[in-house]
Amino acid sequence: MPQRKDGGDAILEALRKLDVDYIISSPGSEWPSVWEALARQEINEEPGPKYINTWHETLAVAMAQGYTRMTGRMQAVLLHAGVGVLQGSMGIHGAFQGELPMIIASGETSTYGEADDFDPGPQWLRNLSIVGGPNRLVDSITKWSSRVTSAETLYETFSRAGEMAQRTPKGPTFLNVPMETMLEEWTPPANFRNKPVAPKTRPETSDVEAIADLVIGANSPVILADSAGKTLEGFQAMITLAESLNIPVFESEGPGYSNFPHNHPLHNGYDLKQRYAEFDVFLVVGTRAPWYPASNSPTNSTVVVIDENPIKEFMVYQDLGADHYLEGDLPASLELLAESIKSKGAKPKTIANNSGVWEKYRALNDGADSSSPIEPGVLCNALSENMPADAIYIDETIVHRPQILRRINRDNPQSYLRPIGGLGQGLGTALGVKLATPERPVVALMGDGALLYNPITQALGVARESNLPIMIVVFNNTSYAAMKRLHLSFYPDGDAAKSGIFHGVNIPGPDYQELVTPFGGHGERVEDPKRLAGAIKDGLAAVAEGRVAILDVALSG
Ligand SMILES: Cc1ncc(C[n+]2csc(CCOP(=O)(O)OP(=O)(O)O)c2C)c(N)n1
Ligand SMILES: [Mg+2]
Repeated sequence: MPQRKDGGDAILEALRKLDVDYIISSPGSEWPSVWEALARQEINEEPGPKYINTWHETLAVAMAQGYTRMTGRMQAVLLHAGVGVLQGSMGIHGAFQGELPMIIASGETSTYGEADDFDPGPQWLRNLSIVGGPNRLVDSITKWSSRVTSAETLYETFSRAGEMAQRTPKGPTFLNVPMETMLEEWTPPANFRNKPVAPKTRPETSDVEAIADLVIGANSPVILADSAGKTLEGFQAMITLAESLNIPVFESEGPGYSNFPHNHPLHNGYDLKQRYAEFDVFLVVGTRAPWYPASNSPTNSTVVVIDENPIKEFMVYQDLGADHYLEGDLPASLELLAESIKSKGAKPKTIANNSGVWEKYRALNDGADSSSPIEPGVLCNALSENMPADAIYIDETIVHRPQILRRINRDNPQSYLRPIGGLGQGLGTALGVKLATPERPVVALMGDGALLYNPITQALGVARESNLPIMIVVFNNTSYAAMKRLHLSFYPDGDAAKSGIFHGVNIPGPDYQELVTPFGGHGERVEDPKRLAGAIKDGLAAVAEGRVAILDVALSG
């Protein structure tokens, strides 16, 4: 007799109907019902989500983020009780801020050992449970969080949470489910349907036309972008819009994505702030905080904010300085604006000179090529020259980020990603990106301090188990350089500056290149700048063989 269907089947069926590819989990004792359903899926050779075991909650959430950033497709994350949610909460916060759809669940009990026929284990009575449920822990860092209270409502509650996560503004939704509910018999609905994808929204034609007239009438319009390259379509639409009138493009100082090809003559770099006075109409595309301080928008200008949902409810404070909004699906809005500009017969302006900005960015000080420890700019230039053009960089560095952005050439869409919200997500994001795009080389650029916030052992283990070879480059300045910088900016003549006694700065880290040894990976410490090109090539060769490579690069600062 076939086993009866229960709550585990309801959850798996909901994820299947939502077209989820992976259940990424850091497990706990509440999930046997889902594991049973997964075993049945495999035995019966049914299609459905694959299960990936990570060894740490930060890793589970960050992998789901990385996968979704590349594919746009929502994934599911199963955690354990309140403790697993707390461990994963930094990544959940990152997904919330990154507006990445994700369905997250954890379990609880409703009987605490008092039922005759079910024993969840005494740990739930003694220490695991959270008053009001684990959903309370993520209330302010998810779009929506709730609990499921019956087998009858389990399937549709999961389905709805998944659909909600994919609606604007996209973001993580959370459910906690009592084990008793998962063990209950479940009768599938008579009218099963696949869940349709979330429809896209578009701005009004009259709004598009008005903005097109404004841009055509401007003397010198400019585009500023931060997350326009979140999708392939967004990256392409940026090119279409910029070329429609030869509008110069700048990326924000800390973009989350690659937004425009570096080699395009209209890419003017990252330093718009110094050049505000040159422009009269600012098209602010997918940029949540274009000015700093927020009220410091350019004077004597018109600001047009183009975004799916520009006013971010997860931000505590915001001032976009907008004169006009164009709201709707971002790629569609950019394309509609470009079409309208073209249909009005406007002729592209002559291409403004980008003043050789890239040559200036990539220049090196005399003698830098041969100085040891290695200058960060030399490492960035070496990566630019030796990495394949289709490489994807995951950037979890701090003081080195400006050089990474300016020196490492990136012409392809989806070639740069920056995790948001806290250090420790870089390796998981890189693994999720590799899971989504196994054919492209994936490189995690990690500050030494940032790397140490990551679950390193667990990431290397999952990379081996799930065949996700990535390259990790450690920007090793043996310090939290950012901390020292801020300390000195507050106390330039303080006692620490005078004495050289700094706290919260030094990192006497391990030999990072050795960390990969137990996992059969490839590691090298690089101190001589002349060795950089060879080390990068050897690392890439190891990755091509399916091994993780760690390059620990000794930097001057
Ligand atoms: C989870 C978390 N803890 C602490 C911080 C605070 N923090 C911001 S920058 C930074 C320094 C990171 O060191 P490293 O990666 O070596 O970069 P560097 O300062 O040397 O450029 C720290 C600790 C943070 N952002 N996230
Ligand atoms: Mg450092």
